[in-house]
Amino acid sequence: MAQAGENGGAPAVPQIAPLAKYKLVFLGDQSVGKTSIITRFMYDNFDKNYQATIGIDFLSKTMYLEDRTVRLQLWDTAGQERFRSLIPSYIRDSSVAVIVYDITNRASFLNTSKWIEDVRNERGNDVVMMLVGNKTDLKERRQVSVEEGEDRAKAEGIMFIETSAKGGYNIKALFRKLATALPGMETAPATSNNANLIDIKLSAAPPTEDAARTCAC
Ligand SMILES: Nc1nc2c(ncn2[C@@H]2O[C@H](COP(=O)(O)OP(=O)(O)OP(=O)(O)O)[C@@H](O)[C@H]2O)c(=O)[nH]1
Ligand SMILES: [Mg+2]
Repeated sequence: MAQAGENGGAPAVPQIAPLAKYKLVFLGDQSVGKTSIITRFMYDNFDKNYQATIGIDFLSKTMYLEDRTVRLQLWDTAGQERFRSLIPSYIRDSSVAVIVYDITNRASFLNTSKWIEDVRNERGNDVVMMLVGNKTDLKERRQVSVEEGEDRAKAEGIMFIETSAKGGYNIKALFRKLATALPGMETAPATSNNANLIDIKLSAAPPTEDAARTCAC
């Protein structure tokens, strides 16, 4: 079971050792927008057509924060039931778990309990966890309020954010929050020759989301 923080449910400080790179696993039901969030972050693109993830996809990215550099490996899992057995080993290897639901799909929100439990079973408190309510652009179809999302996250002692991969809302903020929660390296690593690696420059608190979208790749 998740543990709330000592100060009235504030997130517990996870015990994460500083690493050269961090693995992030994206979890959540089918079609909640895991791939779309990653695609918006990596390429600033959005595809309205659904292409289910088959198995697991991998991407990597270096984030330059004001005071440090954080290398992220993003593992995009498939929400479809038939791929479930693949997922525990990716959770086991990850310092960060991003659990996504669709704010227009109440069942996907209720199922986040199961995903959170899976992460706690594999990682205990040795993990940074973030609950993400996606598709905020679909206001008229909302089935889960912001407060419900916040309350769930608080009860579980994890971070929370709402996003829209379609509109680009809070996508950079989501990754900035995660990266900030991780111990970083003091100096930037040399540019990698990995074709998958894209470098971006993020200021700590850009005035707008558009300002945060500056790409130094
Ligand atoms: N309106 C809206 N649609 C979105 C948003 N994010 C994703 N979608 C759409 O929702 C559908 C599913 O998105 P995906 O990113 O493929 O979902 P997924 O969680 O990766 O799904 P699986 O790979 O099957 O687990 C696609 O048609 C997307 O275009 C969003 O923020 N707003
Ligand atoms: Mg996907």
